[in-house]
Amino acid sequence: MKCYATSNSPYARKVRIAALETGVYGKVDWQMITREERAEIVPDINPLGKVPVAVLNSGHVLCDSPVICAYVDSLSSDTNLIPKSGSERWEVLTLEALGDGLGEAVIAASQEDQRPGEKRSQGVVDRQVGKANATLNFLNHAAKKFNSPPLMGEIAVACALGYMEFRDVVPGWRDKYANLGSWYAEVLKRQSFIDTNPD
Ligand SMILES: N[C@@H](CCC(=O)N[C@@H](CS)C(=O)NCC(=O)O)C(=O)O
Repeated sequence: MKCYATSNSPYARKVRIAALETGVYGKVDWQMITREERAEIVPDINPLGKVPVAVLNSGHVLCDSPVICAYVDSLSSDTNLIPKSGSERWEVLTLEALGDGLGEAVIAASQEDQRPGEKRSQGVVDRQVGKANATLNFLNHAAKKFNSPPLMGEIAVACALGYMEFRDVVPGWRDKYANLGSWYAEVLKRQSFIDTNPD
């Protein structure tokens, strides 16, 4: 399997961490590309032009990080990040979706914020930062029951937080959402997070 990723994408980071945590990192041919290479290469593989995208040895293409992470998880027979059945499965996948959604809100806020003066909309920034804060508030309560070691849901949340902090979208969030902040400080000590820290 080949997997295309950029070093700063929180979604590609999810896949890399899932592969490290399940011990299958070495089974993947990682194609770490620049944003310029992404624009050139990726639209021919994924019509959405987005990373991560994976090409299986059979030639089949997997798009979207939840799909690729589920595939990566299926490659491991011992350590799994997504429970196979029961309410735990849906809880993990819902937390993953919330983490991914937090990532979408912070990417949208940060992209809008970087638009030149006359094109930038404060309303759009506020709306997206509002979604981020509502999700942080929810996660701050949920963090008391987070799985340790992290499963796919916690990994998605931590990757979104990493990008949010990297772009400084919600300054001071670690103090405002202290449970989540202290959980995040611990999860960052894992080797899989250290190895995939954004540049
Ligand atoms: N829902 C997708 C989102 C992927 C995504 O937004 N990737 C960004 C990088 S973080 C991208 O490749 N953007 C390029 C573009 O939109 O043209 C996933 O979970 O994989």
